[in-house]
Amino acid sequence: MNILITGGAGFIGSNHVRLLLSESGDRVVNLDLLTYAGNLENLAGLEDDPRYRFVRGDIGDRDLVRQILKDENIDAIVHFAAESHVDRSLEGPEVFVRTNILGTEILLEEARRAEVDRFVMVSTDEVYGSLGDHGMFTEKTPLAPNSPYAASKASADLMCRSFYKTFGFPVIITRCSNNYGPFQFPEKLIPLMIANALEEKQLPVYGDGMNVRDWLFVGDHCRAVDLVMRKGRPGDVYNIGGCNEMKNLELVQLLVDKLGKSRDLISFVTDRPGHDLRYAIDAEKIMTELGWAPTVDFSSGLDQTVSWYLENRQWWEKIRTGEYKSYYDKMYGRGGRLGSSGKGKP
Ligand code: NAD
Ligand code: TDX
Repeated sequence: MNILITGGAGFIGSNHVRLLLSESGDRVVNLDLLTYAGNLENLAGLEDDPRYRFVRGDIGDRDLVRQILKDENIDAIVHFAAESHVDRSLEGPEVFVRTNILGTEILLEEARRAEVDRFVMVSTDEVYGSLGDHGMFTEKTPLAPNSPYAASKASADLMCRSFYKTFGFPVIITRCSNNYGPFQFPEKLIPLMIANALEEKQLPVYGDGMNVRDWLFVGDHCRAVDLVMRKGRPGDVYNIGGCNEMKNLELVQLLVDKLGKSRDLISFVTDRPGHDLRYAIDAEKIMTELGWAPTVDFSSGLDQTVSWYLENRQWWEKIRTGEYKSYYDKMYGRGGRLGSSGKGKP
């Protein structure tokens, strides 16, 4: 099979490209714009693989997308490319609309025109909004996105739905909870806390740290997406989750303890506006219908992740001293939106 991966130089996409090349006989074309989040170092070692081709470009570039679909005779698209960070969507939503909504719509149109057999839209649990203390998101939960990021992903999901309902185009949507693991950009909670702790920097916990996320090891997400691509039912939505809820503060404390650092590094900062309280995924459907189950428990997944960031220090140090540093200083520095709230230590 010839598979087009979009966003394959990012965190989950690069893990997915590696999975496909190591465990399937498929050919993989990776279309990625290499934004701040895209990094070819995530794909180091694959350059000479004859089953792999990298194309630098924008999913919103219609001519390029059309050319790739034709030249490579693409059978399936797995669509990861997106602006993915909630905090950035609060600072500048426009690029989220451009990439996540318009980019997806262009991909859909060109894929339909080229009669691609399968289109997997990699979406997120954030489209469902926020839960209170009880309950879980199922595939039937109404969409109620709260951040511009979540709204842009929900819009893309609806565009996918419309292509199935109106044209019978074989789109399948996956909605996953928070991922963690190797190659995650250090703006996201887990790698940010690991890197800051290793550098003895403040660990900025938003609000009171009581927000809950449901964590899944990235490799388990990739296996689920691959299964959906091969065996999922067109037009359907599949939730993917780790059954692994944790409060942010508890998670940060756990990381600090694993790294042998002081909990005094933890500092409460101004909360994220519109901060969703709790996400929890009911993954019953993909488990019973497609036989998927997570294989990595949270404790060993976190150990693997911490080890990876310890062993690959140059990977994140290079990012943190580059262009990303100005974002960090702007957001978390004195006067920044996430500058210390002065609420003190836990
Ligand atoms: P990421 O930010 O690490 O990677 C995104 C990739 O997309 C980057 O390589 C970037 O260069 C590329 N990209 C951005 N704009 C592009 C464009 N216009 N054209 C081509 N490429 C472009 O993101 P991630 O965390 O790996 O997330 C991947 C996907 O999974 C996203 O769609 C995200 O919404 C979804 N998702 C992520 C999580 C999570 O916890 N990280 C959970 C559920 C769903
Ligand atoms: O410095 C921080 N301090 C903090 O307390 C950061 C970066 C985050 N947080 C909190 C906010 C969230 O409650 O930690 C939690 C996780 O935050 P993020 O890593 O930014 O992830 P989240 O907002 O939950 O979104 C992630 O999961 C769903 C991904 O970034 C999305 O792409 C995905 O769709």
